[in-house]
Amino acid sequence: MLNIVYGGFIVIIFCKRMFVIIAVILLAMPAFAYKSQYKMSIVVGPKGPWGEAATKFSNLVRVRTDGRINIKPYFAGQLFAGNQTNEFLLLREGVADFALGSTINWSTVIKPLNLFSLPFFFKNYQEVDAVTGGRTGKKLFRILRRKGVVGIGWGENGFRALTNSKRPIKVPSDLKGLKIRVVGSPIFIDIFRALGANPVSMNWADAVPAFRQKVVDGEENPVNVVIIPYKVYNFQPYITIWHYAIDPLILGINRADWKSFSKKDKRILKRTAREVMAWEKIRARNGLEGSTKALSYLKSKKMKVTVLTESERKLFKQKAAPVMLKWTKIVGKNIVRSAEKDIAKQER
Ligand code: X2X
Repeated sequence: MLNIVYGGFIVIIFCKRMFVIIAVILLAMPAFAYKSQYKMSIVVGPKGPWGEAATKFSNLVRVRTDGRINIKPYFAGQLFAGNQTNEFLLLREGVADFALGSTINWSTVIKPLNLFSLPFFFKNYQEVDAVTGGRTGKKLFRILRRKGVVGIGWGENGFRALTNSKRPIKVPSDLKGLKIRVVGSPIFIDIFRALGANPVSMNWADAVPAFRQKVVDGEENPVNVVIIPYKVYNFQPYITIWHYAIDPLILGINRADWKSFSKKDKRILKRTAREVMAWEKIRARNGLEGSTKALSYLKSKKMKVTVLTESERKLFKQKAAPVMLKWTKIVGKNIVRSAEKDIAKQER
């Protein structure tokens, strides 16, 4: 069903003998064809900062557009029947109109997004913000737009921590032979193989049952957005904080949908995305940045927490160096250089 929103019209009535001709001339202002409902894809469930941000965004947009843009969130990958790395294609094709998506899941289609998965490239949140909020972030949004998706905000899944059920991981040899669930994105297979582990790719929907049944020994995910809401500590009591990869989220809209919105509604969408993504990022980082509150929470859940020092982190980084080399080419040297420049600018 379509709702036609007209900019305005003039009715001209001509009387000629017995005939009355009514002409309705639409003004130059365009007519916007809005759908009665827009579908939004989210890989995870409604709990935790990622899912809550999707709900908050939909609700605010509905109110602020007086119901013109009515977004329904589809959680836990309902729109792509389990295959999370298809999300970008489905968004581009219009199966989903909106997505609050992970750069990892989209990186199988948009290779430059593998920038965020380059092993041990980003050290802290300041560096991530410098890149997403800098020239590189704009470049990446231009690439997305050319591929049919308009990005209107950066959010965050977070730095990915490593959990497992076997032992503390402090040096690369501790990973030897461990079966680690990773997302179905090839860079993760390369990283964990280089580190001596045995990676298996699996959709998130299948991963949680696999943890319960101990089909895998470990996995890697952000603390606040995934490990805590999904209670991963119930299955895997060892966690290593090593900032080996970051997973920003992007609030994206199918390009044809975006074009159909009025200027006023585009402004509302952008403003709301900025606000909600800032809100979401605070929650994704809460107790992890400048504090250890989130780690104390994990300890209260009987997790054994290992935080790598910079020199311990370097040992892993060295082992993963061939992956860095291979994937810098796939990401695009220009994008990697651009990110390095944004980071250097922020450090000055
Ligand atoms: O599948 C994962 O590990 C998750 C939930 O973090 C992503 O969607 C990338």
